[in-house]
Amino acid sequence: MTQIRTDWTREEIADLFDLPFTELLFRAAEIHREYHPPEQIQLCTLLSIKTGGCPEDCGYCSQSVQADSGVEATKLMDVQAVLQRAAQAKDAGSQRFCMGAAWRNPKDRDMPKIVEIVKGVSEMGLETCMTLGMLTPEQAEMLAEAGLDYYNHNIDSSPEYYERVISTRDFQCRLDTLENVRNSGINVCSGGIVGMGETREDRVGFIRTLATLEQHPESVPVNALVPVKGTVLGDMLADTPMAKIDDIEFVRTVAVARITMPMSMVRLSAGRENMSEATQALCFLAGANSIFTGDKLLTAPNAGDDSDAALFSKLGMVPLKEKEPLRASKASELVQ
Ligand code: SAM
Ligand code: DTB
Ligand code: SF4
Repeated sequence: MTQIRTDWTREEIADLFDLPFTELLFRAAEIHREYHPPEQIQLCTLLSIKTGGCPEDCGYCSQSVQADSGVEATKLMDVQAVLQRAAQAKDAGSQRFCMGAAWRNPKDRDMPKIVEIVKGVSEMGLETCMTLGMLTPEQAEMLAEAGLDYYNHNIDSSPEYYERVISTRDFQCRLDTLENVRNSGINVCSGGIVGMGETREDRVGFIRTLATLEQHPESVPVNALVPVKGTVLGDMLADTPMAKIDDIEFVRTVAVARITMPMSMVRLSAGRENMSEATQALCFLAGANSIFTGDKLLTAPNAGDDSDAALFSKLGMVPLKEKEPLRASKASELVQ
């Protein structure tokens, strides 16, 4: 079996990006099938449990107070309302329920409700994932005790490009939260966004940061920027359409993520509704094996169940069969 490595150099990753496309895809597909059934795709559903009004200034995000995106700020949803949405997601065939809050970090007074939500969704037999911003070690412990399966916290880009996109926190803060999550025993979900005007070198730095973590994230979401009017990056892209990420370069990024992090679930995340079926199919060939289903992400539209069902049928792909989350301890046993 291809060895799991956490000592990737920039040069090695840059060399992978530089491979002829056919060679890169062949290598990624080979590694993909060593670790995952290539016809199976994990289905995840997203719900924004607290929308908008976020004090952070992430240049891509419709939920920042700095954005003039028309997204209205809401309070944290009631437990029962969240459970109802989780039940609908389960009925629609989803395996993981991912809940996001537009917070810099959760306040301690929010935690009891969050814990209740985690317990309730887990009891339905769904895998749980939360993304609530930065966590202290104590908050991570509370979520672990509640039975949270995954915590999503994206590094978004290379360390160098990060500060061009966000000024209200630094890259190290992201790594600190990831460490707190890892230490608590919750599985880690961390990835980023491609197409924010970053260079190939930044994409190398982005993948290298993830692939050299002491233990790879169990889930790696690769988002294509959803350009939202009224955000810094959405407006920039509207003014300079040439800056839009090239489809082939996006697929290359997915392939390099797959090759460098063979065991991880690589999620083709935001941006699918602007992607052709052919590009999505290339992403699956390149090793993406997870998607968000449903017609909404957090605030932006998503491809939707009908178009996904049609695509799956054309490609002969089926939902992931295994429902057991790969616990961090089990993953580390496999690392050589
Ligand atoms: N507030 C928390 C945080 O930032 O950690 C959690 C929610 S935040 C919306 C989750 C992730 O969604 C971000 O880290 C970013 O990678 C992704 N995201 C947000 N807006 C996006 C957009 N317009 N296009 C693509 N990805 C986006
Ligand atoms: C991730 O990497 N992508 C999801 C999830 N983690 C939380 C969020 C995508 C958000 C897309 C823009 C929106 O819906 O506002
Ligand atoms: Fe806030 Fe998260 Fe959006 Fe940044 S990405 S503005 S932290 S909700």
